[in-house]
Amino acid sequence: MPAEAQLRVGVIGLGYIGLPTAAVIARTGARVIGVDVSQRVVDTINRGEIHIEEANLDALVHQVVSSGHLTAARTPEPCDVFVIAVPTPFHDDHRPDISYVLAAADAIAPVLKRGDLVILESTSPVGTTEGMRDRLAAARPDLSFPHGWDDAADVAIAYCPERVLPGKILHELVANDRSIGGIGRSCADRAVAFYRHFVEGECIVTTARTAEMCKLVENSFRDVNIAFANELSIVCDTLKLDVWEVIRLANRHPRVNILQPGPGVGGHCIAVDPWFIVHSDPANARLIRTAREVNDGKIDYSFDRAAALAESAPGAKIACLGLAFKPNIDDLRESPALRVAQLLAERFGERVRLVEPHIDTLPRAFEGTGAQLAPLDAALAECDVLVLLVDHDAFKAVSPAQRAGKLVHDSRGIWTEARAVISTGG
Ligand code: SAJ
Repeated sequence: MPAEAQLRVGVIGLGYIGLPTAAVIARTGARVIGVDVSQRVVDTINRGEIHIEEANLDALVHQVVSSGHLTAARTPEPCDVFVIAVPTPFHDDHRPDISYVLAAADAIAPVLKRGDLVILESTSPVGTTEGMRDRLAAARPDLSFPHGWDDAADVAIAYCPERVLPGKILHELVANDRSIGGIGRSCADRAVAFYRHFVEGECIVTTARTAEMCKLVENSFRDVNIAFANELSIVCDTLKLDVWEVIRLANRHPRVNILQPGPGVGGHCIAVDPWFIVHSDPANARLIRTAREVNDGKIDYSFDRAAALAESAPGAKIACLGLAFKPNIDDLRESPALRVAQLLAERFGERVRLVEPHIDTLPRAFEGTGAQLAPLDAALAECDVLVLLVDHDAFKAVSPAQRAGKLVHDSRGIWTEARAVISTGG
């Protein structure tokens, strides 16, 4: 690999992971060529601007574009390292769709050369990295590719999943440990040397297939645990118990740590990745599938509860507080809050006010429903039914006086009044 200052890195896919990754690598002094199929994205980045929301990313992209370390293009150029960070969605029947990974392989194949390292970062079903290798090998019969752990080859291939939390991406890209999965040992070693340029966390070497599974397992673990909390919340409703108080008390046990219920699970990771495991072994992945179904079912349950409240107050205006998939971000992808609000807008139309402090235009899903985007204060003044869907800080600040006399469905438990805590501690 050339000296650090001359390292050329191609990042394929400039979305929520690819763009921050490209910017962080560029900050180390490497020459980064970011590649995206969208001309709009390429033009935005080349102006030193960003097309996504992520804390502090705008300043960093501006800095590395201005210094000439990051440029964006529609097609790849020759590089030493390629990092593929394209989407891996699923089809309607939950089958994984790895077509973007294969398209990325097709795009880099013509510019690959001996000594290059190709890293897949996209969340992928087990075996996808080998599939990518086969695609590259078919396009470039003049180069050798690794097949076994002890293979040396012209091109090194590795799978290194990101595990960053939206909203904290720039910090976690650097601080988190990484699983570095090589098809061969030398591939993993090459990938570790690469990540060492910008990762301060530990880099742990394994096989590509194990690293693929680890990524899916991490998000499935969280999904299953959130499903436990969501199921508990429904059972507690049946028993007329406050689920948040139950969880708070149960979590006093030294080995219990129950997560928080909500109106469902959103985002582009946790609601998607478990399906990749289910698809690999449908007969045995029963708990993982059920967790997905419990979490998706919570959307309809939350809608039914909110709708019942709205129906008990004919004509009253209804404030849906929050559309994002989690607190304090603007990301609406796979958002359960958005879905509940959409169902309410379809049922109650002009009665509905949508409050989302992190966006300024409503998504198309609400077109023609009559529901309107409203500032928080106006919605609180106007609406007698409050449906709390996202635990944004702005909503936590709503006082009991502002909620007094209103019908409230609080799907996140931020407004439940804690009972007095009796301390017996010394
Ligand atoms: N949620 C709950 N209750 C909880 C925690 C979360 O209902 O107690 C909901 C959130 O409201 C949201 C969804 O789960 O709708 C997902 O949010 P999240 O904060 O748990 O996770 P993401 O999707 O933002 O990011 C996850 C992270 N994975 C894990 O924590 C195991 C992140 O580290 C991964 O990098 C990311 O997925 C990814 O890209 O795969």
